[in-house]
Amino acid sequence: MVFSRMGIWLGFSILMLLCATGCERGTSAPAAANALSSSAQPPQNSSVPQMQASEPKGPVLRINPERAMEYVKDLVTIGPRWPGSKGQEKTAAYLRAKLKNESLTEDAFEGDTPAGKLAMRNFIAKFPGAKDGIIVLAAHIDTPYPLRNTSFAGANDGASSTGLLLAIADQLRGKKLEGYSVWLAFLDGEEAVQHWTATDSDYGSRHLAAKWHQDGTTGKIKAFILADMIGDADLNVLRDGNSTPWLEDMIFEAAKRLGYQSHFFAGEAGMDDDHTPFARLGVPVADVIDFNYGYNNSYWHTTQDTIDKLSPRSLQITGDVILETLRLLNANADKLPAATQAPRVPS
Ligand code: 1BN
Ligand code: ZN
Repeated sequence: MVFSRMGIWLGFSILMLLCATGCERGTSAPAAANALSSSAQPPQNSSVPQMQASEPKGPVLRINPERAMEYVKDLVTIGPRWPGSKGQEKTAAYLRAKLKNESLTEDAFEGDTPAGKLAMRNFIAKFPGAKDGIIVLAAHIDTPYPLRNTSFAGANDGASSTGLLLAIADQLRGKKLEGYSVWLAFLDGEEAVQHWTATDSDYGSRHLAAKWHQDGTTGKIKAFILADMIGDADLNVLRDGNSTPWLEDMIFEAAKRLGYQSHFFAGEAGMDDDHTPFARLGVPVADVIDFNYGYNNSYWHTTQDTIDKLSPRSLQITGDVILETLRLLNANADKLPAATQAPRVPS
């Protein structure tokens, strides 16, 4: 079974059934997803007091879904992007070209992997805001090393969220951000080089979390929002048990505001992904992931992960919900729980 093999602690739950009808209007959404509305029940596993959300602040930003899809196609055209591949180099050149007008930081390092030391490189595009504090939006740019001798090009797993971040950059570019700074983190080496373990996975995010812990950056991060596998035409974003409950609630509130709640949180799982190294450092995190790709997740990590399974609409829904979450984070700046030093995810 994919789920048990991959250590997902709950799998998809019966909650899927609860949302079969009426969710678009918010009539039968899971109780845990209503924490920010005044009449809502407290979320069952929330570790923070409930917040009364203020109205979102700042200009309404929406992505261009067709352009996002073009970025995804460009990345798929590059081909496999595993550490050490030509595709990894081409992806680096592509990001440099697309983000040439941003203050782009490159974070080159060597991943210590079961296949030896592999060169990897994170990219961080920074959009400065007026307020003290940073919101990080992240995606992984690599494809799995074990699939290097196949045509696997990760249309959904890798390219979709990378393309989405580039489309978000288009909306942030040239704007005076009145709220928090927004940093877009393009992370290398998310995939296992052999088998997924704590030391064979999340190379880029583990490296960046350690670096930002050392230089004090993690203390300034108000929220770390990871997008992964969000291009699936049949979009079902999970509620993730390893994410921060109040941030998950805020994302659901953003989805409801846009009428997209039927695509969010009908199922629940505990994901190990690029957000976990930051969660361990007490940073509020959320993994926006649709880990139900094809029947029984059968397209995941197979050569069936191709562009025809994706839709611009799914990129639009995820992108706009993330942008609306930014507005909610900025509007509720004075109420956000402080980052904690207590590890949220066992290491
Ligand atoms: C997501 C996409 N992941 C890998 N490719 C992270 C993951 C790890 C998902 C283990 C499931 C299990
Ligand atoms: Zn993957």
